Amino acid sequence: MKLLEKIQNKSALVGVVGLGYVGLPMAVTVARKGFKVIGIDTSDYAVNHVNDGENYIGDVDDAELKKIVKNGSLKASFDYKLMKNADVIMIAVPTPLDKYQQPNSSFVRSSVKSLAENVSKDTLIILESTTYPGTTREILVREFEKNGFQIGKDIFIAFSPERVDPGNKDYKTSNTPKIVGGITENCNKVSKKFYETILDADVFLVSSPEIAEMEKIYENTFRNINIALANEMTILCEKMEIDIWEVIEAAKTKPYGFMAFYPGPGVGGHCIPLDPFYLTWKAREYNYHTRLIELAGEINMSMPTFVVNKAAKLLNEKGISLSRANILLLGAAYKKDIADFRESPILPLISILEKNSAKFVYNDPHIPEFIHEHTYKKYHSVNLDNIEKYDLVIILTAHSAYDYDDIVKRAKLILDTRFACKKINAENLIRL
Ligand code: SAJ
Repeated sequence: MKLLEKIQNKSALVGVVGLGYVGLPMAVTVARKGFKVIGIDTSDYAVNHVNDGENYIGDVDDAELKKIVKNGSLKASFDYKLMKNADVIMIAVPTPLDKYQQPNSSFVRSSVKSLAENVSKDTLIILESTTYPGTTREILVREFEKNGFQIGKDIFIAFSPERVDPGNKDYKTSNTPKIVGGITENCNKVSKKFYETILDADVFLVSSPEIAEMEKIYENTFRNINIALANEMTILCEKMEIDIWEVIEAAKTKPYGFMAFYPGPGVGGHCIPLDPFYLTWKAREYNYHTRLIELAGEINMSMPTFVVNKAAKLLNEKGISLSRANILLLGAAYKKDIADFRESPILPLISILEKNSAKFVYNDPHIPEFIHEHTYKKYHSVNLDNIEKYDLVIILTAHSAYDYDDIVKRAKLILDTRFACKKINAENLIRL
């Protein structure tokens, strides 16, 4: 098959549709391996930044992006017509949920439609966006067949879930094992060949795209449910006056059959809190109610309220009501050492504080300012020079950049929701 040769000798032209936290690292990984890559995006910001060699994704190395753009290995465009000459195309567009927690596949549908109208025969199309089982067959197969392609003969289609863990220093796009599920044997063959060529990791074939779609959601639902268990244990331990963090450290001594998850002020990011609801939504089609998944979501979504109630109790003990308190929130990012605040716990927490007329400001060394994605209010990060003046400091994200010894020394009262202060013991330091 000519396509296999082109992959083998790296003369294949690779398209990456969607230049976000999945697509851009993938485009750089493919270019690093010697392929020419064309990135397609609808956003001026993404296309112009890539073509100027200006990096905007934390997991991409600034200098490397500059280099591959300068040497012509990677360029970005809005124009799907350029996909006519592409031999392999990876789709990494957003698959968000709408406000009814229903999957919004509009980005997948529009990109697939544009591709099916522009690509040539003998092209491999891989969907990488996390989505409900059935998406590849229902959207990609249907659209390409509608445009006269024969799957497995003159167009090859597969699903391969992205496994990007933002901020993870050990596991990157290039060295994380990859799952691939093609529509036909030929689709499997050419997909496996491609990933083995661009990645330094094992590539595992599964028997269908549905298996690959489902395993990805299972990975993330597993995390979501275990985080919810840690959060429920925290709520119970607070009532029983048992230190949950010590309980988890003790449980971790078991070398098998236990995996540590930690409580927090909520579950952020645009994967873990959302992906399980693809299953909930699809399960309805089969008249099944995914009770455990939904309950886990409820518990995780209750954590911002739990944190504010705990803060109110601590302030009351000092004779200060929440409505008159002056609060400093440390960390707007949804997890440590990254600059992403999408679905961050700080967002619902701010809404609850505002409902209680509490005065608050935030600091985040990675996020100088942000706009609340629901209220569109803008917030600016303050410095920590006069941390003493706040009635309460709430640590929401355990950024490594913070000097926790100094914070505990200077702040009047601290509520640490992330075990960020670890072994520090002090009268003014309270843990979740
Ligand atoms: N969290 C807790 N307690 C925990 C673990 C996480 O409260 O024990 C919180 C985090 O603070 C964060 C949220 O959950 O707010 C999600 O954290 P995460 O690291 O699980 O999620 P993401 O979205 O940054 O990255 C995950 C990947 N994470 C890991 O595998 C460790 C992986 O599941 C996926 O590759 C990725 O989502 C994705 O794109 O699906």
